Amino acid sequence: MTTEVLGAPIKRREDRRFITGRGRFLDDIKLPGMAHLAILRSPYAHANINGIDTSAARSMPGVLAVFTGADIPYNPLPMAWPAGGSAGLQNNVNTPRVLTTDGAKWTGEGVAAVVAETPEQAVDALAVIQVDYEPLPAVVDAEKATQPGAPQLHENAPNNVVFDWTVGDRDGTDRALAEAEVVVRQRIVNQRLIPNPMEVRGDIGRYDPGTDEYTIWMSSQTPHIQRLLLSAFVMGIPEHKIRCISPDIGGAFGTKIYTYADMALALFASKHLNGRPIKWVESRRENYQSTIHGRDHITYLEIAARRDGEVTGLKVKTFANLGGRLSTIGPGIPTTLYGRVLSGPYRIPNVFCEVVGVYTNTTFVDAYRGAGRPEATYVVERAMDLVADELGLDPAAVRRRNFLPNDAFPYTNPSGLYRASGGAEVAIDSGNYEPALNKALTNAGYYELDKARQEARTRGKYLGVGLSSYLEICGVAPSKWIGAVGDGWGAAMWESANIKVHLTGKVVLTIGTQPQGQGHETTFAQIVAHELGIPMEDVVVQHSDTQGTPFGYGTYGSRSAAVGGAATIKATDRIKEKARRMAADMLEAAVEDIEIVGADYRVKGSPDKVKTFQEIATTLALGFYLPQDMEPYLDATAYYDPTNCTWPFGTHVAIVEVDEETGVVNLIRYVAVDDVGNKINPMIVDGQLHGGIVQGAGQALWEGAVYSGDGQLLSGSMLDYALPRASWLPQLELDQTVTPSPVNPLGVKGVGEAGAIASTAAVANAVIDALSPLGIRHLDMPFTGQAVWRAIRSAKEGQP
Ligand code: MCN
Repeated sequence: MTTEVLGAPIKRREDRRFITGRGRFLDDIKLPGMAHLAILRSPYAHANINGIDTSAARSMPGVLAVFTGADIPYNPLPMAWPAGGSAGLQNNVNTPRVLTTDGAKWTGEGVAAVVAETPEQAVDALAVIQVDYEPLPAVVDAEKATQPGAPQLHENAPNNVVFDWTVGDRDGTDRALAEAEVVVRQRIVNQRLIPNPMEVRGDIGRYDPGTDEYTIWMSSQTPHIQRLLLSAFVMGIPEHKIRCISPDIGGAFGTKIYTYADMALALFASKHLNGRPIKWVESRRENYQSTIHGRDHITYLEIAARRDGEVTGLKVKTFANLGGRLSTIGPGIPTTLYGRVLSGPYRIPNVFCEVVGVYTNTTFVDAYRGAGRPEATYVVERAMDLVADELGLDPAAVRRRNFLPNDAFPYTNPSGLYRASGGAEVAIDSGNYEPALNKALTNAGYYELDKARQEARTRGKYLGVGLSSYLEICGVAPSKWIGAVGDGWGAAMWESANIKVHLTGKVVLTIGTQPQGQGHETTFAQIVAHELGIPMEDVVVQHSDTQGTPFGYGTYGSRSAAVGGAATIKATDRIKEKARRMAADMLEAAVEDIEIVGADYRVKGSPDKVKTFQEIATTLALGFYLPQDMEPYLDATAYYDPTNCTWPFGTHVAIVEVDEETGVVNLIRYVAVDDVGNKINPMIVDGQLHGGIVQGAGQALWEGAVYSGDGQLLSGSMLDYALPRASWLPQLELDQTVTPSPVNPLGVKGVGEAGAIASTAAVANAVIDALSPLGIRHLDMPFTGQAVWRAIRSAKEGQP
């Protein structure tokens, strides 16, 4: 009997423990003899350090050890994605050390550390460490940092330039601009964001003097990668000497992909203290200062178009702020995941993109939900609206005119995402953009909004509608391609799955991906139950421990379903194949004559000659009656390397009202049509879209990291950083089209980032549309009441 679990909206099985307070997060772990680590962070954004006196701290109550950078013999943290094609980047790599040895490059950089019996004692001792800082001028703005006379952060990076990277056809795009019927130019800022998972980061390091082995519990999306990077790159010890365990993770949104200094510090401290387990958990303020930030682009945009709205060229120069030092994959985000996808779902014949990666005295920037693709979508979706505005055309019609037609696939875009050095090529394999747009417009009542606009004016409001037709690259990625575009040390991106079938027919699936709230324990069990025809309750999903799971690259880039799910299908295929061979022997039939119907293995044409999956598993586990060439036990491991990424798309429509008196923006409706291919669990898909849409709307309306000119993080706590509240948002109206991905056996495309990629541009376009009667054609985010009020006032009074 086939169980109907695949595609069913099954409640997340992990929620039982999460919503009853029984999740086991990093800080819930308490080990015997555990001591606590605290890190002294620079109060200056840019400073030389002329000396550190730790003597007073050493004699504080409970203090076990005090370290500075000079005490720690480890290498600097690794940088794993040096942005293909960026000349000279190898010379400009400056990553953090475990504790700095060359001064502070941002407010919050680690300067010294204390280990004490209690967390409070460790923090108290930090207060008496004397650091002789020599403050230096700071720069926080990426564009200003490249200008002559700006403070310089690193000797090996003149003008603070990490790389000056280009992609596309500069001459062709310049020609398109020169010959265009209209050209629109705009400077747009994609402001810096601070990711806010509910659980902050933390580690527990434990060294075993008996075996000379290390274990680290870490709030990490990538335990297998961390084992490699910590051992081989940072600590210089064999990889098999470290075990990495990720317990339950309370959200990550990209922030827990990377190698952080605290991980190495916890391990170093444990060895120093002869094996005492060392715990470090960051405060929210530390999280804001020293866990990665996202976005932070300044972009100059030039669009060439014909009068009928056809876009003929897109030229972009972006200053990408990468912070004071580079995070693990920082340079890969504004290049591969931004510049190479700029043309979105459109056929734009000429595209040229230059990205200047820049050091500034700010926290490092790396992948935050969407990572490069929200920034790219923002650029191209603002471009579509700017063209429509310039030409007096309907923004929906401009999008329709420029969409890739259905016969364009496979499509290789001109910004060269899909052609990398080394011959690897990835193309947009499928899409059907216009039906998604049309459905979204219908659901939003797009063409009937004029009455609502007029009615809003009678109440002192401006009503605006904004579109965002996005195309996302995700499900990363073919290893050959990622290795080629990364120009790195051969990053691969395949995934793994192992299935063990116990004697009783119960199944354990272990996966190399690592959930942080996406419901993998549910969706992966759905896949296995469907494929093996067994009840979902018979399947348990395990992950997160490098000792017990097959190597996997982890969870990011909305890849777990498309890549890990496909590995799981491969593993179930192998299980079924062996079970079929066993059934043939048990039923004295030829293997070709065994058909699998749900969990029944039966002889074709003789439905009474049948063995169940459980009977077969038992026989294989006991091993009493196996054919000559059959190994006992039913298990299989599979590795899956996709041949392409997946390409979700859709159109989102935001409707806002702006109060003329106060500038306050109210998001009154949000309509989304997404195409994520087949769905394993539609309820989880909706949940992923809800979260993503709200994060993206948060950027448009409220969020923004603010630094003072001297590099102090003014939005340094949740009191100062405006996260969206549920009551600020309308009910989200979701709908779909379904274009299965041809790449993987499930036909799924990623959904984990889609909402965040689409929604910022939709909401921004809506606010700017609302303000268009005042002659406003662009405004930078976030559209706080104050910012919008100022824009309204200056538009009305002609004042800046
Ligand atoms: N799924 C499905 N049908 C599809 C696609 C996916 O049912 N067609 C299911 C999957 O099985 C999985 C979930 O939806 O349970 C998300 O799948 P996928 O799109 O493959 O994304 P990942 O599991 O790889 O998750 C990564 C993605 C990213 S990159 C960020 S950032 C993000 C996100 O997921 N961070 C999150 N969603 C998050 N959700 C929570 N709660 N917390 C985070 O930190």
